[in-house]
Amino acid sequence: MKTFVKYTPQKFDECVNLHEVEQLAINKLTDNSLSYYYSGAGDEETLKENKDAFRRIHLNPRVLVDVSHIDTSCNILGQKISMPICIAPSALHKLASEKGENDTASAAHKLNTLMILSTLSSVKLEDVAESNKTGLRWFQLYVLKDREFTANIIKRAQKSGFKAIVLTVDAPILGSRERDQRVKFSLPKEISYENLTQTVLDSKQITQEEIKHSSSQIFNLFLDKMDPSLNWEVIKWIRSITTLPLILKGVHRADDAVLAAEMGVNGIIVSNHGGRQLDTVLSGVELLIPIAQALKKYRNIEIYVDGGIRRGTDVFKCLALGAKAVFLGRPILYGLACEGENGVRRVIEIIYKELVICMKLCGCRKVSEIGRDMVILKRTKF
Ligand code: FNR
Ligand code: LAC
Repeated sequence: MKTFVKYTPQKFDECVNLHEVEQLAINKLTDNSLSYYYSGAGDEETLKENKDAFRRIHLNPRVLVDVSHIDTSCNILGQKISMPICIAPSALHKLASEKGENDTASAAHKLNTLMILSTLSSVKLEDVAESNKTGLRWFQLYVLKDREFTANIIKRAQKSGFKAIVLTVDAPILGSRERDQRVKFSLPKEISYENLTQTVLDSKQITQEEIKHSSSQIFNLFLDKMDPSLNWEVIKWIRSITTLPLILKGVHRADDAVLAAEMGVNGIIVSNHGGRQLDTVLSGVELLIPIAQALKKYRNIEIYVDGGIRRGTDVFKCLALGAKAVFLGRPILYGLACEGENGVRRVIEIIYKELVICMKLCGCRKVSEIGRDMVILKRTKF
C-alpha cells in the first residue's frame, strides 16, 4: 500500500496553500531570520491555538442562493478596498527580501488592499510611501521613551500619506521568545530600523547590566527604547499631535474594548500579536467573540482581528464573528521570502480565492451577508 506523505513543494509556483508557502520559506530563510519570524512566546501555546481555534468553529452554509456574482469589497474607516484581507504590521521585511517593505507595499497596492507599516520597518516610511503612493496605508506606532522623537514620527507618517495611526498596546516589553534567544537574534549589518535615527539608537537609556539577561537584539531594543509607562492617557497625547484616525492593536478584553470605544478610538485590532507576547492567552478569533458582543451598541468603532489566519474559511469565520477585516502576519513574510513582491501577491491571491469559494458555498454574495448565523461554535459538552 502507498504511504501518503506530506507534500512539500520544491518551487514557489507549485504551492497551493499558505502552509506550503510556509514550508518553502522555512527552507529559504537563515536560522537568524526564521527564528525571529516564526517564534512565539514561551511554550508557543497561543501560537498553536491561533490556528487550532478555527477547527472548533464550524460553517453553517445557506443553500439555493444565486452566487453567480460575488463582491468581496469592503469599507475600512470609510475607504473602499477590494477584500477584507489586509497586511498586519511586522518589523524588518528586509530579512526576507532585498527590497523589504517596498515589495510588500507594491503588492498591497496592486491588489488594492490595506498595508500597515511597522515603526520597526527596514525601509524608511517616506520611501515606502513613495513606492505605494496612492494605495491605502496605515502606520503602526511604538511609543518610544523619547516622546519628542515619537511625536515627530507621527507627523512624518501623516505627511507621507498614511491614513491612520495604529497604536500597539500589548508590548510594554517584548515577549520572551526562546527561539530568538537560542540563535542570539541580531540584525545583519546591512539592515537597520530605518525610521529610528542613529542618535535615538545610540543613546542608551538603561545600562548594559540591565539588558544582559536576554541575548535577542530586538528584546533589548524594546527594553532600552520603548516606553513601558504607556497608559490610557496616551490617546489624548496622540490626538494632540495628529488628526488621523486612531486604532488600538492588541486589545484582548471586552472591558478594554468598551473603554476604547468610549474614548472615541476609531478601531481596534483584536490580537495576541501572533502568540509572540503573552503565552497562554486565548486565540485571536476566540478573543473576538466577547469583544464583538460588548461593542454591539457602539456604532463608531470598527473591529478587526489577526492571528493564525491561513485559510479563506478562517477569514470568513472572523467576519461572521464580527470583524470588519482580518490581517495576515507571517504568511506575508513567508511569501516575501519565497519571491518578494510576487510572493506577497500570490499569498494574498491564494487565500482570497479560498474566501471566494467559501462565500459561494455558504451562500453569501457580499461581505455584509456574512453574519453570525453563518458559524456554529463546537460544543464541548453534549
Ligand atoms: C509581528 N507583529 C508586529 N506587530 C506590531 O504591532 N508591530 C510590529 O512591529 C510587529 N512585528 C512583527 C514581526 C514579526 C516577525 C511577526 C511574525 C509579527 C505582530 C503582527 O502584526 C500580527 O499581530 C501577527 O503576526 C498576526 O499573527 P499571524 O498572522 O502571524 O499568525
Ligand atoms: C515583534 C515586535 C517587533 O513581534 O512587534 O517582533
